[in-house]
Amino acid sequence: MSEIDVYSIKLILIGNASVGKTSIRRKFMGISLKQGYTPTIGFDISIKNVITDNYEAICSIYDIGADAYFNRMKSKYYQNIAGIILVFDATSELNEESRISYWIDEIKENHGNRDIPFLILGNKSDLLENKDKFTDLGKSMKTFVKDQLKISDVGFYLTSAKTSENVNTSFNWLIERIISNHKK
Ligand SMILES: Nc1nc2c(ncn2[C@@H]2O[C@H](COP(=O)(O)OP(=O)(O)OP(=O)(O)O)[C@@H](O)[C@H]2O)c(=O)[nH]1
Ligand SMILES: [Mg+2]
Repeated sequence: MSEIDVYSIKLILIGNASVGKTSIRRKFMGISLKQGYTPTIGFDISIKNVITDNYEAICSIYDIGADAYFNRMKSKYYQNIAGIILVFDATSELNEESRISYWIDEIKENHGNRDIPFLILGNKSDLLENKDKFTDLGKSMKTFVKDQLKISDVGFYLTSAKTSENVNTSFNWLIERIISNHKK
């Protein structure tokens, strides 16, 4: 059997309260959406091995609660991250910048402008009646992140922690980008 490369990568999940960060993390771990809302206090971690024909990625997923009480811990959460996942609630009516600009400022403050792959997830897609507007909205959010943070690899997906739509696909996109950048 030929050897494959093994990588250990830290991912951070951020975004406003109740957008579904914990539900997405749990879904990626194969756990169904649970009824009711339990806010994350501080942070939770899951570890998942993603094995492909070419590599094994040991992913530590830091799921950061939105409660501002823990803001002083933020720079620790951001240490040594290989990728950022910013989640917003796709059913809310705010425009793209107000949805994510708070988090762009937080990243600038705690992580600077380091160029690492960045994933934007518009979650709760199962509740959307019309997904058409997200084609343009996704493009403008990606451009906003690229411009603001000087990041080259930005992905955008609509996800649902309820139906699983794009949960594995989007995480796999992020992991692939991290590993292929590492190999360059
Ligand atoms: N319909 C639907 N509900 C969802 C989805 N994802 C999360 N929810 C619900 O939204 C609520 C909040 O989800 P959480 O995953 O706890 O949100 P969070 O972003 O981790 O919130 P904090 O920990 O407070 O920062 C819960 O009631 C979930 O069941 C989704 O994709 N579809
Ligand atoms: Mg949570």
